Amino acid sequence: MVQFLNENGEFAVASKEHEIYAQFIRDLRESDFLKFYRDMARIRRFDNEATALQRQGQMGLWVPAVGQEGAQIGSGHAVGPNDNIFPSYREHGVAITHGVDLMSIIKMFRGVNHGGWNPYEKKFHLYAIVLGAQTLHAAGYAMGVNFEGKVATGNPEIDEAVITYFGDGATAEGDISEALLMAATTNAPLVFFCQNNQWAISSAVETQTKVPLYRRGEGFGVPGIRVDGNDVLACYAVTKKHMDDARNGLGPYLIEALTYRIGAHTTSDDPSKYRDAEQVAYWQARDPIIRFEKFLRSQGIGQDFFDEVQAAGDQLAAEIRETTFALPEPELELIFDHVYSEPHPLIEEQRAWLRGFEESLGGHTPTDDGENKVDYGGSR
Ligand SMILES: Cc1ncc(C[n+]2csc(CCOP(=O)(O)OP(=O)(O)O)c2C)c(N)n1
Ligand SMILES: [Mg+2]
Repeated sequence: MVQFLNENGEFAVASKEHEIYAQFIRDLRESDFLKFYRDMARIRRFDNEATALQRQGQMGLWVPAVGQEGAQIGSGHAVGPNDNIFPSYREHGVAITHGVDLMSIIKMFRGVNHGGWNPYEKKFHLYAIVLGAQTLHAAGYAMGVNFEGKVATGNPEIDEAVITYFGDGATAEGDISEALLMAATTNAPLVFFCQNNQWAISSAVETQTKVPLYRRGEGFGVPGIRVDGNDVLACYAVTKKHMDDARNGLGPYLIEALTYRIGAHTTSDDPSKYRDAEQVAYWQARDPIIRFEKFLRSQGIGQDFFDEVQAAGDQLAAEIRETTFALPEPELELIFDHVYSEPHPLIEEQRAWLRGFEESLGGHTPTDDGENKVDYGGSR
């Protein structure tokens, strides 16, 4: 496993083979380190705020990424300006490295839009809830990059690569095997980034695979490596190396970032039902943000910086709260939009049924009766 920062935040290159990755860290400046820390702290603060807002009835669901900030911010910053990202549904950290407005994600989980950001502009595609589907989209896109000759031209303005994110549980989906095979046989410029957070809802990773996940691609011809997913520097370096290689025509690669989902699967889940508190405590002691803070302090970064980040977090949380309270209620019929690009009889039939059902309630939808709502005393 590639690791540069141990849990005490001490930097070391454990083996000669890891030198090919370590060079990318030596190229970083202090401002890059501070950016990594700021982004990890920002996304943690956002995530905790979003969980609270869901609990107050502001969103139907929230998907926390707490504990996975090192994997997401490190890898996200290694993606180049021409590259495209195909995420799953927990990649809020990767999203901010590519300028996605955090409120877009809140709106999606509130049900007032389908994501809302422009994937062509951000090069960060819409969240995919169907496990593994996005890896096929990414493989197809990366094959298209090859067809267009945008690989290994030697011109950084032209060359591009693709990265796709998925979880440990998703690897059991056939889609991911198919994507690995297609990427390998077409030498597509695609990095498969698996966040092994060790749980797929209540299924432990050991129940999903007999071999370490970084070796899942071998039989298809996709080499892989495991990286410490709670070490932001290692995640950055390993992703940078393999995205550069993909852009230079070396084909697909699989990265398994070993991390841990500290929170619940979603706000509908209670993880205390299926996992031990000791396991959570073990991983809390390996928190990616605390580890990086220790490293930064050892490099002479003072308390002022951490105070500034804390204040920025307070401000962000206040803004997110205020903006969320001002959002409209979801329009129920929005769920029928964009299922098909053209009108479709089955969708129209379902829409007509819903309208009839709502009318039969006499204007009172189940959410209007106050049962599922919190009274904000007029402050909403
Ligand atoms: C094709 C498909 N099957 C089942 C589900 C229901 N489901 C949603 S998340 C999830 C677990 C996924 O675990 P993992 O891939 O490890 O990702 P994580 O949620 O841990 O980030 C399941 C089974 C789904 N969304 N799509
Ligand atoms: Mg998982």
